[in-house]
Amino acid sequence: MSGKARPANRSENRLPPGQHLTPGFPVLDLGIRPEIPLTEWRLDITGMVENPKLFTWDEFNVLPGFEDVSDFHCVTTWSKFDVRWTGVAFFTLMEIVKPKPEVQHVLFGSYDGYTTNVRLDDVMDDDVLIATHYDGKPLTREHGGPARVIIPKLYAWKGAKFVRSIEFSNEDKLGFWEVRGYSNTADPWTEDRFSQAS
Ligand SMILES: Nc1nc2c(c(=O)[nH]1)N[C@H]1C(S)=C(S)[C@@H](COP(=O)(O)O)O[C@H]1N2
Ligand SMILES: [Mo]
Repeated sequence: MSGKARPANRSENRLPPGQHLTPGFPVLDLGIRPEIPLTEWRLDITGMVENPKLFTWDEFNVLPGFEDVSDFHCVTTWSKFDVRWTGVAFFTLMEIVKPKPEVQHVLFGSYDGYTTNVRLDDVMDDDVLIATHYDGKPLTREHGGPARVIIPKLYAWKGAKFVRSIEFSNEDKLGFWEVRGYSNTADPWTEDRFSQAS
């Protein structure tokens, strides 16, 4: 766990500063919703790892299952509470590919051309997963199916919909929104929305 400014008792104040609760579940992406047949879907885990791995859909789906209920915070100020995701825990993938000791950053790539970067610390939390199901049902294309990344403690743009690759690195490579001025770290509890440098 990294030392984020998240309240210890979440039931008392679950809405981060500057956020409002939204009804329903808005859809936010680049407007490109790639259709990926499950027979062609791949998850490519590369970079500084002992065991690089290219998963097919069938291989991915026999990994141990994982479910987590979390709150969702979009940097455009809407939040949604109690979102139930099911898929594969990020720690399960790390146990398989074994990142090398020098790894500090992770870059996710998606089928729509999107990329996003996080610190290794952020994906080591035990609530991070690659979700294939939302609310018990297979993830729809509009919400990032076949599979998307969920990192509950960060603003939602850090979680790649339509994920296709995960690269472990000792270098911090900026993603789609990060090169456009959004924060590298993206902690909703400190309203860490924009890059300090820009
Ligand atoms: N591949 C991809 N992932 C993405 C995005 C995107 O444009 N492309 N948008 C991000 C943003 S800004 C948000 S708020 C969430 C939105 O997820 P939702 O459409 O399921 O609400 O996806 C994130 N992941
Ligand atoms: Mo967002």
